[in-house]
Amino acid sequence: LAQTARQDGDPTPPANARYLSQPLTSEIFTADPSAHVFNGRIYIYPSHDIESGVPDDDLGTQYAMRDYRVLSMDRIGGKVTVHPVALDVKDVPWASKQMWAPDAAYKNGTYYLYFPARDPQGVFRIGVATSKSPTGPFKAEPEAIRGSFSMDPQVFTDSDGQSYMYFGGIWGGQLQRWANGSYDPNGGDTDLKQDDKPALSAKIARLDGSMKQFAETPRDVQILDQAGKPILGGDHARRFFEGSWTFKRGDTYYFTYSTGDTHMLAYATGTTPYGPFTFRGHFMKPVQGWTTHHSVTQVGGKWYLFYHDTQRSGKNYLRNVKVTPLTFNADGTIQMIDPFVR
Ligand code: FUB
Repeated sequence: LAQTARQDGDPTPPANARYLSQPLTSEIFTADPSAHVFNGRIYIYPSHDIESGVPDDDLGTQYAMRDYRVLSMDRIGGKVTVHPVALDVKDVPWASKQMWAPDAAYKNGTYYLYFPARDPQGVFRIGVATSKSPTGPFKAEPEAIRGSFSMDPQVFTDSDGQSYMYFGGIWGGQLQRWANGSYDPNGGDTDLKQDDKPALSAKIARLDGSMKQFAETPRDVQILDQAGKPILGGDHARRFFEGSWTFKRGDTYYFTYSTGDTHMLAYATGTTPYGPFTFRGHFMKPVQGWTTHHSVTQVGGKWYLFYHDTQRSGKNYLRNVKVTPLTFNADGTIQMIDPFVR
């Protein structure tokens, strides 16, 4: 880093910084990075991609991950440590397969790992596991979180200490099968197929004090256009697909997400964790590979985007996580990141 850090006070690392937009590790394949700073160290909670031999389909059956490994580093650009298995599907009593995108949180001496997996009936649920160490091993609760469904959990803790889980995803994430409040196995493999109706929404639920259960019935995370109208199901460039990640900057809540089949990262802003959120734009163009899923985290006072692509393998299901700076304009909008411009 000494060779690449700027001395002029510019918070943006130089364009030739070797760690920027490069795979953070070549030891294992990783995706969906949820990054946190705990006790001054950076911890990344990714999916752990494996070669499963399962053919690709629109439900993401090829993403047949079985466990989680945590990555950590003492600073952006520092040496990345790949920690041992933090949680294995065989140790989760309610889960059968597909350990997809996780997140983590810390409260009162305990680290919480939140993760989606399919139950024995093939329905995605969200579980929680705990540890005294940020890298695990984590012990799973015997049952999934009551009232949880779909995937891609993110736990956001507001400045007042209250934590909320954002979750959900369409297509393989099954949100379209919950459109009427309970699981409908005939609810389709993609979306509602009602392009002129409001799109399916991510969900939000406040967590109770135990951090292990919802304190309320999940609500819709509404995304509105500039005219205050809901984004429609047919608007694939702007509608929510998966990968919720909310952060707060000043008094503004940024709800960020993946547009899935149009392969972009998008954001919308609001004044409460519940929204509604007004669509503001995209902030990352399509990367190599089908999926895009990220986190936005402040490290040492600077904002970073953690994301993945398929640079190392060229295969959609063998991904590698990366990090790059995230830059805000004076009006709070986010500058577009082009993954192919270094
Ligand atoms: O990694 C499996 C799934 O692919 C994630 O849950 C989605 O967000 C997508 O990245």
